[in-house]
Amino acid sequence: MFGNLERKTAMRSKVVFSGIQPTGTIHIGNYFGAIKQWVAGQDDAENIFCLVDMHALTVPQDPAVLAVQIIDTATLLLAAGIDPAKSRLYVQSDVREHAELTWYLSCVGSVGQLNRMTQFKEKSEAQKGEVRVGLFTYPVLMAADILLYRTTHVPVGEDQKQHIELTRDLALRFNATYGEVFVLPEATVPAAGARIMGLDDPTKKMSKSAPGSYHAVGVLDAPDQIRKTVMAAQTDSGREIRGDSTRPGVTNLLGIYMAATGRTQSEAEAHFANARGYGDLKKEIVDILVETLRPIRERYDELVRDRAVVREVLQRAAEQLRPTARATTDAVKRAMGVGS
Ligand code: ATP
Ligand code: LTN
Repeated sequence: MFGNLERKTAMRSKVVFSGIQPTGTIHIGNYFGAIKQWVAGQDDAENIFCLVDMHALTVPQDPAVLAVQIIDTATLLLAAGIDPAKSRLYVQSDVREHAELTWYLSCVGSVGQLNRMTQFKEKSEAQKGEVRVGLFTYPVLMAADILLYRTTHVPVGEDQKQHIELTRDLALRFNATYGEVFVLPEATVPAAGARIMGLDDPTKKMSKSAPGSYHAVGVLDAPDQIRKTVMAAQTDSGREIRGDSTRPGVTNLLGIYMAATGRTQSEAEAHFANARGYGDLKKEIVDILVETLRPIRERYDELVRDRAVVREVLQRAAEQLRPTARATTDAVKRAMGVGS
C-alpha cells in the first residue's frame, strides 16, 4: 500500500506516547488495556513509553521500594515485548522538561477544569491522610508528558480518556492564546479490555492500588495463583454465559476472554453457548491467561538477573528524548514571552 518513502513519512508523523505508574503489581487490566497495544503498534510509529515516577509521588511512597519498582516495571515492559530498538522506554524524572512544561501548562489551565476530573475525586476520597497538591495537578503533568513530544496517539485504558481530553483542551487554549506550538493528540482505546473490572468486585475497576489477593491477576503471577484468583472470581446468579449490565461478573469474565482471544462478544457467547456453567468459562480463561502470560514471566526471570542492562536502556532513551523535550519547552517559553 505504501511506497518506501511514503511509509517513512507516514511513520514520522505518527508519534505514540503512553505512560504507566511504576507502583503496585502490574495486572491484566494494564496489559490488555495498554501494554498489549504498545507492543503491537511498535512498527507503525515513533514510540515513546514512560515510567511516570513523578506521578507516583502524588500519593505516599516508600523511596526504597519506589526505586526498585521503577526498574522492575521497566523489566516487565521489556519482557512483555517493548523493543528498545523500536521504542524509547525511559523514566519521567530523567527528563526534567516534564516538570518545567507542567508549570507553563498550569498557568494555562483552570482550577475548574481540574475539579471535573473523576480520577481525582476517586483518588482523593481514597486518601486517608491529607490530599497532596500534586494529586490535584496530576493531569497537568500528564498533559506535559504527552505534549512534549508532538504526540499524535495515546494508547490507554478507558479510565484515562478524560485526561486526554483535558490535554487537548490545554493544547487548544495554549495555541489559541500564544500561537500554534502543540500538536493535538488523540486517545486510542482497545475494542476489548479497555476497562477490566476487579475479580473480587466487578463493579470496581481492576487497579494496582486496590487491596485483596483475589482482586487482580498479576502479569507475573504463577499458573497456580492465576487459577486460584480466576476460579474465585465473583459471578452472578444464573448459568447463562451472556454479557449484559445485569451480570457484571460474567460480563467482566467475557471481556477478559475477548481481550485475550481477540473474539467479539457474539463469537465469545456462541463459543460458550453449550457450557455447563460459569466454571467452564473460568477454566478456559485460566488456560488462556496461563499461556498468554507464560512467555512474559519467563523472559522477566531472565532479564531481572541483569538490572544494569535495563538501566542502560532507560538512560539511553532519556538521552535521545531530551533534545525534543528541550525544543518544545523553548518554543513554549518564546511563545509566552518568558526567559532572557
Ligand atoms: P493505580 O491503581 O495505581 O492508579 P492502575 O491500575 O490504574 O494503577 P496505571 O499505571 O494508572 O494503573 O495505568 C497504566 C495503564 O493501564 C493506563 O493506560 C490505564 O488506562 C490502563 N489500565 C489501568 N487499569 C485498567 C483496567 N482495569 N482495565 C484496562 N486498562 C487499565
Ligand atoms: N495517568 C496515567 C499514567 C500516565 C500517562 C501519561 C498515560 C501518565 N502520563 C501520558 C498516557 C500518557 C495513569 O494513571 N494510568
